[in-house]
Amino acid sequence: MRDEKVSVCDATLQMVEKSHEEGIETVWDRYQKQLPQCNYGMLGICCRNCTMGPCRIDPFGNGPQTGVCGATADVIVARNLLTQIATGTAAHSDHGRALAILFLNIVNKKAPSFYMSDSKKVLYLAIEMGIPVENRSIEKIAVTVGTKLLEDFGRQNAHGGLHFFNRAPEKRVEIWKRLNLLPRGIDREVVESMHRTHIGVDNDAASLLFQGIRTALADGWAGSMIATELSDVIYGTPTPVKTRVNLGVLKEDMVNIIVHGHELMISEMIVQAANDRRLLGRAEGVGAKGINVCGMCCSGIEILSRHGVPLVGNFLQQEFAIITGAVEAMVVDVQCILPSLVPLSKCYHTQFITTSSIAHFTGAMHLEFKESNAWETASKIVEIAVDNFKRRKREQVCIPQHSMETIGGFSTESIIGAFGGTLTPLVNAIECGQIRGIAGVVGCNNPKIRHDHGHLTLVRELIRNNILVVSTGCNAIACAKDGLLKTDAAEIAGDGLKSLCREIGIPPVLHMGSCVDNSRILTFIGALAKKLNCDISDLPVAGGAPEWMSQKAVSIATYLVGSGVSTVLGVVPPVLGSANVAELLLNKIEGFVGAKFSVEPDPLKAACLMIEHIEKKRSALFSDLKILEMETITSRRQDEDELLFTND
Ligand code: SF4
Ligand code: MSK
Repeated sequence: MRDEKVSVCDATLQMVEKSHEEGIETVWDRYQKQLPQCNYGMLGICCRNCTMGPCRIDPFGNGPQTGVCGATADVIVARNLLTQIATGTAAHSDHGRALAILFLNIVNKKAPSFYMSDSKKVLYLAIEMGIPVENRSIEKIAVTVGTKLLEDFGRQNAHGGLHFFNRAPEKRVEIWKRLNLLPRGIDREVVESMHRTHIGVDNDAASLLFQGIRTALADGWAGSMIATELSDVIYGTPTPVKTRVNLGVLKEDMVNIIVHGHELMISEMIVQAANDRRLLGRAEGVGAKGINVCGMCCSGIEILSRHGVPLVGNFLQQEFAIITGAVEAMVVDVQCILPSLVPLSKCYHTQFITTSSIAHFTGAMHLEFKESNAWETASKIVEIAVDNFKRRKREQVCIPQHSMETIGGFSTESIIGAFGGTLTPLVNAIECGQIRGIAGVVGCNNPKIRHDHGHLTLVRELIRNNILVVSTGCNAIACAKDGLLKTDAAEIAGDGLKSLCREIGIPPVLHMGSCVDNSRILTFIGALAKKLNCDISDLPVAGGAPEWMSQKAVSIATYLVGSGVSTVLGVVPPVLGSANVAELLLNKIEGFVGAKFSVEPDPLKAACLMIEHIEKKRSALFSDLKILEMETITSRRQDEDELLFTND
């Protein structure tokens, strides 16, 4: 049975059907089994911080209104939210730390399989960070850059500040200073957040939430930004590159290896190993026509952006890649990897291999990846995959014939480059009304939302209304599968955006990278605000996360709002159990940071909110402005829409 309700992606629907035929349970089946989900959890009013609990608050006022310790709904909700933000910040920032350590090992010649791909960027970073460059070798400059960025993790006070906060305009930094929101050190904010959520420490919802903003800012403007910048230095700064996306990139006659997770170290090395003559010969020996390395989620995006490696799909497609029966090895690192992949891979011939010292999966093969054994481990993994080709059960193989050409690799540098090396044409386009502004649409998939429907409906509506979209993570993958990342997609954009895209030769949706690369969006809007001599909250920009699910997404949305970008969430966060917390996040916070959260599960209405916000900001920013009418969107529903390019 084809369950059209779960996804708008044909390749996924075909695999859902196959999973039903083969009696395989997937994320949607498990979601159904969880229904109805716990209301206390959904409202955020349960607490198990100590063993006097677990406690829960009665949302109707008939039962307990405090936990055993006396914590109110306000405190419990705010504390739970802060824990999510701290976890998300920790995940992104630990990724950044790993890159800072690798970078120092490279420049100190302790990581022989790695090298610096973009030494120009090291120089730019050094100048930006105030590091002397005259008469110094690039190696010496690189050691200082790496050391100073690594210090940002352990910094203890705001004095001196985290290095990349100077990318924000002065007006924004003033707001952060006034509200005591400037993070001290990345680790310090995460640790302090965990301390504050311990029983009997911070028992004021506003205080907890402001610490949440400070922690999230340490993620966006520091941990994630360090990850992005050093990834560029080590592996190369992305430039526009063409490839293909969706399950159809798997090849029936080749050894298929999927790299999944978020870090590049292993995926980069596997891409190299798959081109090794010896291993290609071995593949030929088992009857394969070659070795096909493909990506999944953000590890996939990283190698797509730098090498044009094809990408299999986004978060909710990971199980379906294995269900094709054509994957010899699924190699994972960290974050967003479903534990279900281990038993699932045993139903097929897929070898599931974990590689990170911090991410073990019971029942998986573990080949730990270290800088010192990078090449050997990658070669070993490719060898295992090649040998596994013989075990493929031909009768189980079914690869959906759906894949789409796409363009990725829009770093901040390449976007500014596309505009001729200056933001002036973009500013002019906004001022004269050729486009209204810019939307950052990001985030995951969530089985609570029809797969990719939220992403595509929202993004299509924005571009129809002449809003340039910048995208990352699973949203970018959804857009790629739909053809929205091709230059021809400008055809469905509003006339102004269409003409701008044609002039510059860009798609209406720009793929800026992985989850940590949301920091590229911050860098971009920081530069735009400086150009216009205004605060970020004055810009005609908005954020959207229509299908978000992870703690990292909570942190991302919080640092966007904390940076002055109002953001619309498509999935209700677990905060509605406290009217005060909800009121603060949805309204009052704007009075402090100039931006707020909105929650709107209907992606068309979410688009409406973002468009209105952007137009309001645009008209306030420029005088003598031609006010643009909004395309009527309420009369049109996504179900009436044809998918732009179902396959090509
Ligand atoms: Fe209950 Fe308070 Fe302990 Fe939470 S911290 S479990 S509300 S007693
Ligand atoms: S992978 S955090 S599901 S975007 Fe970065 Fe996708 Fe969300 Fe993971």
